Amino acid sequence: MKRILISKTRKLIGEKVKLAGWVSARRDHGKLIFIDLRDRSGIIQTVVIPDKEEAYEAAKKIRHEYAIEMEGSVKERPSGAANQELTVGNVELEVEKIKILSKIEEDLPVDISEKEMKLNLETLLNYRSLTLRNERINLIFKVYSELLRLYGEFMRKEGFLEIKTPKILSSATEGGANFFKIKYFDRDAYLAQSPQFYKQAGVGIFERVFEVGTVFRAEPHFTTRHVNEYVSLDAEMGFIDSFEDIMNQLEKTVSFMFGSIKENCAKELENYGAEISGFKTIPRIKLTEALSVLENKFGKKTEKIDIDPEGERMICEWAKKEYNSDLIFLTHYPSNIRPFYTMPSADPQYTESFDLLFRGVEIATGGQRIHDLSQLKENMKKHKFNPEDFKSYLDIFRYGMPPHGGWGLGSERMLQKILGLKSIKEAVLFPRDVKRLAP
Ligand code: AMO
Repeated sequence: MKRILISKTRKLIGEKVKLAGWVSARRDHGKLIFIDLRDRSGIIQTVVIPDKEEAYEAAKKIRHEYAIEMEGSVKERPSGAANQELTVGNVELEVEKIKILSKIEEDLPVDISEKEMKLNLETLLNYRSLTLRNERINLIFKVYSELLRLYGEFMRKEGFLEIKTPKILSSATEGGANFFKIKYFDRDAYLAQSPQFYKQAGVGIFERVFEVGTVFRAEPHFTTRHVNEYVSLDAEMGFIDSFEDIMNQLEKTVSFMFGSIKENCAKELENYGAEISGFKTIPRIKLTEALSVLENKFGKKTEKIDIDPEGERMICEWAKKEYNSDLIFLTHYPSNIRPFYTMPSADPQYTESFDLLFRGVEIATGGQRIHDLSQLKENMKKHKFNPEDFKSYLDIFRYGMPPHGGWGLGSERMLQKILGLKSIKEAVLFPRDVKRLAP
């Protein structure tokens, strides 16, 4: 007999089937043994009765998380028993045969059968290969898979070509000190902090490109929104009139993703008590205006023209009240806190750049880039970089580079904030932070 998925049993009442999966729970009720079997499609309750001697003897030995195979007939379940949220519900399996495929090596260090595991983050991450099996945690990554798919789908529809760029680089891309230096044979190299240089090269070739790729940040901060390796949803587009074009494109993209997640992941969102509202436009205000709001409405003064995490939380709170929006664009960041490739505004103290904030956290950064070679070299010098060290990057601008710009969108931050997870680390399968390099 060929194995079928648990979700298919619903329509097979009275039929004999073979199922395979993991043991979510085993309950002994008098002479009966109930085993909840879980596969990728759902969970089904199974019953083993003493009459089926061989199966019964096997069932007695079975423990949580064994991988097993079962054969039996599908029965309708008494009504009222069908309401367990994540189970197939209206059917159960009367077991005739059991085959143990793989046992557990030792007692389970954590109980993953509870619906809502009350583990601290450390434990949750230490036993990751096990805790990820928990039904509710599983859902996070189903939403993530959909989020990644939707990004690709929409970008392609909008004429962006998907590219993959190198992650081992000869120079750091984003300035600052948060890069990892590695040994590359007899030279030094850097792990990519972003696909910045190569996606710009992509514009010179294909006009519009996007990338879903892993990037690395030697961020020493141990926070709820930083990891040291994350997946960036990047885009870069040519022949723009201004950086407004980029915000418009990002706005359309996020609007499409939110709308589709709302529809396609209703069950998952409900489980997390998460709601996302559809929108057409996202309010846009200058960073300096945001700082005035902070001062006037929240009594928060800042010395430099910059916004800290607390300010980002406050401005999102304000955007919710003022515009009923979970998202807000802050624009025109000062040039001294933006990378050298950022296009200066008419007033060169500022730049044609933005951050997109969502529910209190920055989820994307973007802007227009300098596309004129000599202007770029000058700006590098202003930022204390030597153009000689960026020769191959500068080559991009030698042969007809159009006005362009793009964004980097942190996929895990987006997922974290959609589901309302406390830490970004819950939104990463196997997160890397200052203290964690395994599992
Ligand atoms: P930036 O450095 O702001 O911009 O990064 C873009 C987005 O990436 C996410 N992000 C992170 N997520 C998790 N952990 C981190 N340590 C981390 N650091 C950043 C955030 C952030 O908004 N090249 C530019 C983008 C561009 O202009 O196209 C860049 O990398 O969501």
